[in-house]
Order: sequence, then C-alpha cells, then structure tokens
Amino acid sequence: MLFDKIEEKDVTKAIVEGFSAMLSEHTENDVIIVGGGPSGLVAGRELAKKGVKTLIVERNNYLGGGFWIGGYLMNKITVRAPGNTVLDEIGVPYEEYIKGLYVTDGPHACSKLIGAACDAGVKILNMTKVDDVVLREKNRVAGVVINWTPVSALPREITCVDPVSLQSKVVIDATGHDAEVVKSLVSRGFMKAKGFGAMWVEKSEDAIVEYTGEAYPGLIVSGMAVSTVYGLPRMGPTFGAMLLSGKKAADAALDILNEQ
Ligand code: 48F
Repeated sequence: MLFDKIEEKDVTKAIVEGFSAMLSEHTENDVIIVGGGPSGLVAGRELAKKGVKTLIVERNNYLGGGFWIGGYLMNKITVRAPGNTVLDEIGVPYEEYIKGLYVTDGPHACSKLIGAACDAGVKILNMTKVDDVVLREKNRVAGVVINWTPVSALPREITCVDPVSLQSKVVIDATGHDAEVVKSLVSRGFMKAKGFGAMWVEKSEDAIVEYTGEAYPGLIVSGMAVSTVYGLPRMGPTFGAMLLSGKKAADAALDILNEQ
C-alpha cells in the first residue's frame, strides 16, 4: 500500500476537530475583515504580519473577489503606479503597458495574494455570510453576525436557522460595491451611505485611498465599499487603489487597537 492506513472516521474527526478549534479560537478577534477581495486580503496580510489576530469572513467558497478577472470576463489585471509596489512585495510579475500602468495575470496575482495573506497568518471562514453586526455601548461595532452562506442565501430553502456571532475589537467592511456591513447600520439609521458614483478612473483611485478609514465607531471601510459610503466615483477594472486601500485600512485598524 502506498498510503498509510487511515479509517473514514479519522478523516471526519480531523476535519471536525480542526474546524471547531479554529472557529472557537476566532469567536474573539482583534480584527474581523468582511470580504476576501483584494482590499480585504491586503488588509489581512498587513495586520497578520504584525501579529494582530485577524479573521477574514468570506461568503464564497473561493477568496479573491473581483481580483481574478480584470474586467468584462478578461483575466488581465491592470494596476496603476504606485499600486504595483504591493505586487512587488508578494512577488507577482507584471509588465508596463504604458508609463504608470501595469498589467498582470489575474489568476497568478490573485492566488499569490491569497497565499500571502494565509502565509502571514490570517484565518479564513469561507462559505460564511455576514448578515449583521454586533453593537455595544454607544452603538459601537463590536463584532459580526454570521450564518452559512447556503442558509443565508435568498430565496431561503432552509428557514428558522439562527445565526451565531463573532466578537471583534475592529471590523473592516471590505465587501466591495455592496458595502454590506455599512448597509446593516444604514438600515437602522446609524449612518448614511451615498452610493458609488459613475466611473472616473483618474479621480476614483486617489479618492478611495484618501477616504479609507473609520467610517463609524469600530467600523473601517476599505476598497470599493469606500466609494459606496462617500459617493466617490467607481474606477472599473484597475486595482491599485484596492491594494493601497487595504494597506491604509490595516493602519487605521492598528491605530484603533493601539488606542484601546
Ligand atoms: O468586490 P471585491 O473584490 O471588493 P474590493 O476588495 O475590490 C473591488 C474590486 O474587485 C472591483 C473594483 C475595483 O477594481 O471595482 O470591484 O473592494 O470583494 C468583496 C468580497 O466580499 C465578499 C464577496 O464575496 C467578495 O469576495 N462579500 C460580500 N458581501 C459579503 C461578503 C458578506 N455579507 N459576507 C461575507 N463576504
């Protein structure tokens, strides 16, 4: 026999015990990042590198969000300088198309970024949808309410399954255009979101990085969620600002953690 002798029950127990230990450990976190697209992954990598206990919650099976595909189902990713510095850090090759505009392969860039976040120590809860937030004194965000994606998805095939919650000192909304965490606060009248503006690459990328930060006590917005909150123009399929927004979100989270 080529493989060691293992029984079916051992395989099942390895999965159950490994998952339970991870979930139990991450019922309390320094930072929960909702959404594992490019901005969430960069933020997670930065925080985990600094020893911050960080969990990414992602509703899909796969991570990477829009970073697999450049645009219009074509898998070349464009990055404007200085966003390419992040590609350098994680070892993604790219070519200069014109001065200041770089092109790379989506699958290579995305898989490297996911790997880099995992290597740094980020833990991932995928197939898990954030449905709501936990609020504490003065309505400060203190965690997220989660359910399995197939349970949470509409139309509901399984009903009456209560969610569970995870605590966190800081939550980062990195859910892209949908800004799902923000929406749970908007629906209660605790904050406002303007909705993202029309496309204007030149303005959008700088503005998104500039506005990345704490948008509500305990809640940082990162990536395209920033444009949805502040009504900033969208940028279409160029990703430099997503990478640099993730970095700035991580810095903002560190500032909050250091103040506590
Ligand atoms: O959309 P996404 O890639 O967000 P991003 O990091 O980057 C935006 C760009 O991809 C692109 C763009 C700029 O170039 O215009 O759109 O801001 O990734 C968001 C991730 O969040 C997950 C979603 O599946 C995706 O992987 N997500 C969204 N809602 C939830 C969620 C939720 N409620 N719970 C968990 N994950």
